[in-house]
Amino acid sequence: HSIRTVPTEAIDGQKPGTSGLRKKTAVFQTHHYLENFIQSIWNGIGGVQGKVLVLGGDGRHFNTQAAQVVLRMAAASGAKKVIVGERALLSTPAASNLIRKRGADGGIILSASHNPGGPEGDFGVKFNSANGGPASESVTAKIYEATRSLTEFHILESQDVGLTAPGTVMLGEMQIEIVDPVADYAEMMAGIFDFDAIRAMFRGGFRMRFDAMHAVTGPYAKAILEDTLGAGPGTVINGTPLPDFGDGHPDPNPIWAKTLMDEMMGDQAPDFGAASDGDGDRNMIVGRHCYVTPSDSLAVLAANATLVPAYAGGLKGVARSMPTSGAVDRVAEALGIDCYETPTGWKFFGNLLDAGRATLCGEESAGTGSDHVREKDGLWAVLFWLNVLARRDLPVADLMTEHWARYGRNFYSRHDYEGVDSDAANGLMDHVRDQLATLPGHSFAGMVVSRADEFAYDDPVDGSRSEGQGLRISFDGGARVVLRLSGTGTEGATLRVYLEKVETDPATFGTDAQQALAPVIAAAEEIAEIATRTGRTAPDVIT
Ligand code: VG1
Ligand code: CO
Repeated sequence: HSIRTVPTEAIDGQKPGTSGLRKKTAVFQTHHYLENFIQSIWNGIGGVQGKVLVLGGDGRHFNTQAAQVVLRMAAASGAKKVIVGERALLSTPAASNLIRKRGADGGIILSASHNPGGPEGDFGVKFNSANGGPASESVTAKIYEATRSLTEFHILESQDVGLTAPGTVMLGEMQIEIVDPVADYAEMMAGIFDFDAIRAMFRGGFRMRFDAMHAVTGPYAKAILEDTLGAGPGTVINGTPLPDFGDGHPDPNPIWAKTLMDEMMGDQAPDFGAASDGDGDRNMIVGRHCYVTPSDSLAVLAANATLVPAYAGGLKGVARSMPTSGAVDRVAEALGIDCYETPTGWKFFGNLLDAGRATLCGEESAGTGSDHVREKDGLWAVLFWLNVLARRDLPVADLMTEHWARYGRNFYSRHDYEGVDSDAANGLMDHVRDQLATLPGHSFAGMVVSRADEFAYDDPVDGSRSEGQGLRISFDGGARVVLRLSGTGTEGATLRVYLEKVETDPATFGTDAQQALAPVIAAAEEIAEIATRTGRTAPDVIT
């Protein structure tokens, strides 16, 4: 094998967003685009000479071709070994686990997560560090710097490596170990949860549906839920990973997982429903006739954590992203543990988990996780719920009612405006930013603003500061509006409006969320002029 050094030119816009670099698949397939970015990762982390890496992806279109390029480029730059999932598949949490378990120096995950795939869809590349978590802000900045000054990349000349069966092969001087993508992950889950209790619950007639959305979790869910825990055959639907996710949008929320939602709200609804996203790090939880918001899910898991063997000793602390509702805060208060508020994106939880300050973390976008890995973990959250339900022996709806009765209910919704003209979106954010100092004391839709600012995060572990992390406006009585622009989209701008209102009167708990939030929605419109500035009269997606 000979190593080719290929002259190239820096490509604009290779700046990783909330979670890696995401672009249209066709963009990733243009001349040198992928190669430039991979070389920039190597350069940004100080090279891969002698290093061990993990590699896998969510199976979307271009996954296998891209994996071959990464392998050839790792070999060309002197990597010692790459541990790769069979067929280049690994869910994001499974990759995180492998990096940690094998003491690897880092890993590459080929995924655009919840974004649609296929030739017309999106592709993405994430780099995770030796702790198994997404590259920190400083590492990401170095990688971006490297993309801007790149002049050449190195790649081995070779045929494609066969990745269809476990085993070990050499690529030049580099070893490639092909592993079953599910085995280590399944073993870890068995070590965390009370599998006997869950098994007994299924034996007792408990029925569930898991929608893998034709994305990466299908094989994981089948192996764990059906084969190991005895959930009935057919529990897992859309369980075969497809390059275009069966033309679907692998984002587990009531809009994109509508088939599952319809079943869960119908007469024949099973006891429990769940779904995961493209790369397996998100989760949607829905009981019979009862949708659980991700913010509530985090709070319920925190409140019931000691029912899970791995957390029986209690939680060290909890953390949530800033736009996530404050439901978990009150659980933390009751438990007497710390609650951290971080910017959006899992990379901000890494230090807290590494330092042993937080055990559970979560985001309103259907991400929940713990210190078992350094990523959010979809199937883990589902198993956590099953473990809690097995021990509590209550329908999901009753568990929620009980939870709200004790802690109050944070009505919550996110309104997304997608593909908005970038100038209009930035103009809207500037317009709100300009008002922040003067908003307090003013009243909107009958609510008085108590506080308004732009969120900045000071990491308590490494002292780093991250600014510009979202505009937040709080009202007397605990209502809140947060506005930020998405960092994962690939077309125009996506405006996210996060809406929250706290109620403690049980008589209100049955209210529809949009109805309960009506004044908050009206206040957001009044302050941000969303309709006139975006030209939209309604959000594209309401979750
Ligand atoms: C979104 C979510 C954020 C999540 C990120 C990656 O980011 O809001 O909470 O961490 O996606 O999730 P943004 O910048 O578009 O709001 V995943 O499962 O797509 O890697
Ligand atoms: Co994801």
